[in-house]
Order: sequence, then structure tokens, then C-alpha cells
Amino acid sequence: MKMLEMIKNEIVNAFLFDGDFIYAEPFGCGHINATYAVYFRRETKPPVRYILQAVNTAIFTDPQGLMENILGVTSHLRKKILEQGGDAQRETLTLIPTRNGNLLYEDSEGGFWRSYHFIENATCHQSVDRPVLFTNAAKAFGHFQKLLADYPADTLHETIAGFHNTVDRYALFEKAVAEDKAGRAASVEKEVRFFLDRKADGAVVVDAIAKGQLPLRVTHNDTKLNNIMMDNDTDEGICVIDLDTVMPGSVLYDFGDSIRFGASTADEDERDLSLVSMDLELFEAYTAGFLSEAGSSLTAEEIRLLPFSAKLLTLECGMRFLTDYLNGDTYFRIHREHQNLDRCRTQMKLVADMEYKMEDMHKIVAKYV
Ligand code: ADP
Ligand code: GN1
Ligand code: MG
Repeated sequence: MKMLEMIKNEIVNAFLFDGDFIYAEPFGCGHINATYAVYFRRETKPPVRYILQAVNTAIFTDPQGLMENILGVTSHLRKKILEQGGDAQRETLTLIPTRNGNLLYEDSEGGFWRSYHFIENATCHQSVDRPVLFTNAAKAFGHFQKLLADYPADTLHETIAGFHNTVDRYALFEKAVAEDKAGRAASVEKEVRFFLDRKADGAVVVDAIAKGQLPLRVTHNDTKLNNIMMDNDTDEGICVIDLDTVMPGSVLYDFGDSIRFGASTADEDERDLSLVSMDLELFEAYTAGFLSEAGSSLTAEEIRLLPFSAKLLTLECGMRFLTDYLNGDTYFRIHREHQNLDRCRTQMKLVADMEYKMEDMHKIVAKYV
């Protein structure tokens, strides 16, 4: 409530919005930033809404650097989309500046805000109800990667250090177990053991990158299905959003994270684990779409590791949820008690299912290379 008051009384006046403010409401299902839709009435034109976000500065400690990344990446994408005759306001994020010409507004309490043009007639799906939707998401993420292939990676700020460094993630996890800040470690011994048993997996991609066996590319790093807008009429993936984690990374992070979220048969926080599995039909739908866009630029080693990456990113995410649960839920936004533990358990179920289906996943990848 307090936040909505602040938006109304202070924040909306700071941005170059068109029209008179009507109201603001919390929007979307992101776990990190606080996102709102803000609505404006205009005299001669239809009403308009914008996305307004409070950047989570506990996580993104350099909001200026973060915005430089987003401006750089969206400008690069905009240029290419226009060259190809596309609609840049629909196919990439468009920042709304503040009245002072900045991309961030610092409020009276030290919070940082940014705004985007609202992409209308499009949906962020929370799950895949038709496989074609997932194929289309894959094409769009693959295309995004292609458009950024010539982006100067050394100009990007590392917005979260070691974001997908699973060796570092293991260290943070073990520290959380040892510190046991929220007094929960004794209640999750089975879960802790599950991740410790798979510690060797955590080093595979990190080591291969260090040895030069896997290339670094400009990747999105947070490719869940609800980070892409899909056209309501055509079901096509039109705009990749949530660009906070665009950084040099492995293509395996983007492929693996998409499978982790979108190929699951249940919600990320489903409590009935009997509903949770990795759907091979959805794995195939994504693989087909992704390889049709990005396949020709991948190395043999990247292709070989695609099925493993699904397991790796699920393992990593499950471990991150458990780490946060052990630390007292300070990172991922929760809406109920133990939600991070529930999220961790779905990821464990998925990892186990992926281990069981690894051979099938390899066969599917082989069909599309
Ligand atoms: P978080 O980092 O918290 O996940 P996101 O940037 O992904 O934040 O935004 C949260 C949600 O807000 C998205 O899942 C989507 O539903 C909605 N959203 C974000 N940007 C736009 C936009 N430009 N147009 C329409 N909806 C958007
Ligand atoms: C977060 O921001 P959002 O909700 O799209 C997280 C991802 C996790 C995901 C799990 C910056 O993504 O890394 O995979 O939750 N983003 C950040 O659902 O940590
Ligand atoms: Mg998001």
C-alpha cells in the first residue's frame, strides 16, 4: 500500500509519462524486482499504461551499471530490428526516461526506479499449455542470442558476480548450511544431501569454460518462459524481457534454464511432487525451436552438453532456493512460508527425472542437429 502511495505521489511525476495518472497496480510474477503497471488518461488518445519497476538494489548493487547494460543492449537490438523492418517498440524493451533525461529515478527513500513502454496484446506465460508456444519461445531466445552475437561483451557490467558459476554457488550453499542463520538446516538434511551428492556436476561447465572448451557469448542468463512476451494473436515470441542479467555466459545457461522452467509439468512451487516431471515432448519442442535459430552457431561441445545443461541449471536453481531458505528467505520474493523449500523440492524432482531421461534427451538433440 505504502509503495502505491509513493508511486502516486512521487514516482509517476518523475518520468516522462503521457497523460494524467489514473492508478497503479502490482504486476507480473517476477521473483526479484517490484513491478507495477501504471495507467494514464489522455485527452485525445486512448488511455496508456507503462511498466514501472523498483530495481532490487540488494541484488543489483550497481543500478547505474545495470542500466548502462540495458541501454546498450536494447539500442543494439533496436538498430538490428529496424534494419530488418521490424517494430522496435514491440520487439525489444523501450525505456521511458525521467523528466531530467535519466534512465533511473532515485526516490526520496533511496530506491531506484525505471520504466518501460508496456508491450500490449502480448502475454508472459507462466506455463506451456501448447508445445508450439514453447517452440516459439525457443526461437525467440535463439534469435535474441543471434542478434547479440556481435555485441561488445567487454563493455557489459557483470551485474551479479558469478551468476551461473555453479562452483561458487556450491560454496555459498555450503556456507548457508554451516551458518544455518534461520535454524532450518536440521529440517532439510535430505535436501542438503541431494545437492552435495551432485557437487561434481557443478564443476563441469565452469571448468570447460576455464579450459577454453566452451565459448563465452553474450547470453540472457534468465530465460524462463515468463521472461518473454508472446503475441496474443500469433503465439509468436516477440520480445525478450528482464534484461538485468544479460552478461557474458554460456549458451548452455540459456538453454538449460528454459528447460528447467518450461518443460516442467507443474508450477515451480508445486507442493504435490507427484505432479512434477520433465516432459520430453516439451523438451523436444524447445530443442527444435532453439536449434533452428541458434544451432548453426553452436560448437560440438555445446551441443553435446545441451541435455546436461537442463539438469545443471535445475540443480543450480534448486540449490539457490535451498540456500535462500537456509538464509531466511532474503533473496527470492516469497508469498507464503516455506515457498523456497517447495521450489527447491520441485527442482530436485526435476533433476532426478532428467537423470532418468538423459539418454532420451540426447536422442532428441541428435534429431535436430
Ligand atoms: P523480475 O526481474 O522481477 O522477474 P521482470 O522484468 O521479468 O522482473 O518483470 C516482471 C513481469 O512484468 C514480467 O514477467 C511481465 O509479466 C511484466 N513485464 C515486464 N516488462 C514488461 C513490458 N515491457 N511490457 C509488458 N509487461 C512487462
Ligand atoms: C529469478 O527475476 P526472475 O523472477 O525472472 C532469478 C533467476 C531464477 C528464477 C527462478 C536475477 O528470475 O535466476 O532462475 O528467479 N533472477 C535473478 O524462478 O536471480
Ligand atoms: Mg522476470
